[in-house]
Amino acid sequence: MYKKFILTYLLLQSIALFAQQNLLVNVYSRPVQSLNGKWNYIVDPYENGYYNYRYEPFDKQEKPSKSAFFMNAKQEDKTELLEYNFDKSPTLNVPGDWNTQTDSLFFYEGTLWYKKSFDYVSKKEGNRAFLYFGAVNYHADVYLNGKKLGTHTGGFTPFNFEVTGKLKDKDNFVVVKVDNKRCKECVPTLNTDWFNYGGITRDVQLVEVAATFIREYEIQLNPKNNKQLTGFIKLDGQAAANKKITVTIPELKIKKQITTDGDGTAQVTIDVKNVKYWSPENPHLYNVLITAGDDVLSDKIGFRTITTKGHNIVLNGKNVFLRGICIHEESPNNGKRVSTIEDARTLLTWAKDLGCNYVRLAHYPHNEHMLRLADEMGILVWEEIPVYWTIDWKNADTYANAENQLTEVITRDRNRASVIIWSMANETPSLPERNTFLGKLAKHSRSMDPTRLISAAMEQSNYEGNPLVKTIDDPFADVVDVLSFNQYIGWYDGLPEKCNEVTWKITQDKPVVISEFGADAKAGYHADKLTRFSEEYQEDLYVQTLKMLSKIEQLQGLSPWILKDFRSPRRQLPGLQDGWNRKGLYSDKGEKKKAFYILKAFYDAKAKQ
Ligand code: GCB
Repeated sequence: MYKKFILTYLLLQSIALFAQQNLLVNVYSRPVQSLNGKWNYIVDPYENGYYNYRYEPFDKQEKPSKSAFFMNAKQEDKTELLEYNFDKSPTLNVPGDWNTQTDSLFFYEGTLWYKKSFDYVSKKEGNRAFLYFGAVNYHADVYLNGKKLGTHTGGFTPFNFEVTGKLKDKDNFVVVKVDNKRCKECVPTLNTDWFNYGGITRDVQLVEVAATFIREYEIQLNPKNNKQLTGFIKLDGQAAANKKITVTIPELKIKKQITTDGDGTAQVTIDVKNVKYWSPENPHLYNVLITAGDDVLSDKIGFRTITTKGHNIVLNGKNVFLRGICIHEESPNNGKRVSTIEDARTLLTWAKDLGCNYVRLAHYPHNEHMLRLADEMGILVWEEIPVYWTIDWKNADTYANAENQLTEVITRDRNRASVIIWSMANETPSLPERNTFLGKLAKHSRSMDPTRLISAAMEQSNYEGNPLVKTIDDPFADVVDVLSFNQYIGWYDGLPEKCNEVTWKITQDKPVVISEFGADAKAGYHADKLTRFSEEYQEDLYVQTLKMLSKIEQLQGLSPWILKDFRSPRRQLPGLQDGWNRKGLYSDKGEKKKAFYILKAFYDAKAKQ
């Protein structure tokens, strides 16, 4: 009993450690002051700006010393000893990773401090203000005008702090200590096959809202009744309780008034007629306007249902085959972390050129533009959190961190019609502690969002020990709605011709969506089809793999690995890899490889069926 109490206490403590202040949603349609642009920075591998020489953190001191970098102190007279100066330090562009902006920081993993000075004039007396970060990789300590606002852990999801009453008209400064050191108990952990880009990688904005404002909402088609919209709207502020809210959807001639409860939340139930359902063929988005007193927020929302039936994936009542590709969040024509809408558009346009109606955003939440564009362009999406390979399964903090990242991505994207699958993990070992971990994540995901499907990229294994008969015997297969697994027959496992010998015995009556297959090829390197890293090898692997996978009866989609070559410190073969994973169908410079055309032909034929 006592032990149980202690365990519960520890779990609650770690959830408190990672839970952020409630997240703002849909910030791109709010009036904002952008803090993007040049920020001064100081590289601080010894964390000298954070700890004194006794290794005590400055931000725990009652009156922090001027040596603390977050004080952004200036020498007041010539006798004063001060060993840093932000204004004389170099600058980095925000948003952006630090690795690709300065040669000396290319492989840097550690602490780097950012500082931005700005003036702020509130648009309206009585309004509230929030400092919003699209993402910082990995751990952020945030200070405003020398005072700590808070911390955030996790490199790919947004967070914000309320700064009402803390801003001056002139000369504010934000300091952010960013630490991207990898660690065993982090999410992701020490070992990944992608580049650990550090920095303030997405937009930073000051968001101004009314004293009582729309904090969060979900307006989606009822999964069980496609003539009804359901969800909730949550207000924040002193006047949030018992407040009238109006939901307007002009195109559907809807203007509905609802009232919040004592906690400031109103349930949404709206009957609708003649809805144009969102689909890849007709990605129709409705203008939805929410008005709550002084706060007005607009969004463009698509309405659709997504379910499974036996081994089919059913979109708006019709079976759909997912013609997909995996994508890393890296810019199209050079290797750096992307976060602009233009880069997102290029990546999704490349996927469309390939004949895709679906993308797997690997292996972590991508920037919000990707999802908004996917909505607009009619591309179905798998979103994932970076629970990858060998997570510290038994660590309560690690679980709380993963759950928090899942909460943040669902909160941000729960109104995106394009998102149909939440993925819990990638290629994790089927251990009891992992099963508990993922089981809890899946439960959490379903409780937050029962309208979407759940999956994880699992692994295949030999059926009854036979290496030529493959099966999925992972216990997490019982939990997911969509059975997905990565398989690399012909690359890590034999040569492409092995695909002719392998058969599949998948016993679950669930849709199978192959989450990865692929082979490295250096664009422009031509040889015979048995030569590793040649375009011909990759091309042949695609031919053989597609033939093999087509024999899986439950096959309802695939997302080969990967749209574009991406940086990975694991891939060092000189002349061929040079720091890049070369499994892209496009090279790092945007050249199409031969395998591109094989997949495109396969998808074009599927689209005609
Ligand atoms: C995988 C991983 C992916 C790697 C890929 C590879 O199974 O999920 O992150 O990059 O294989 O290229 O080996």
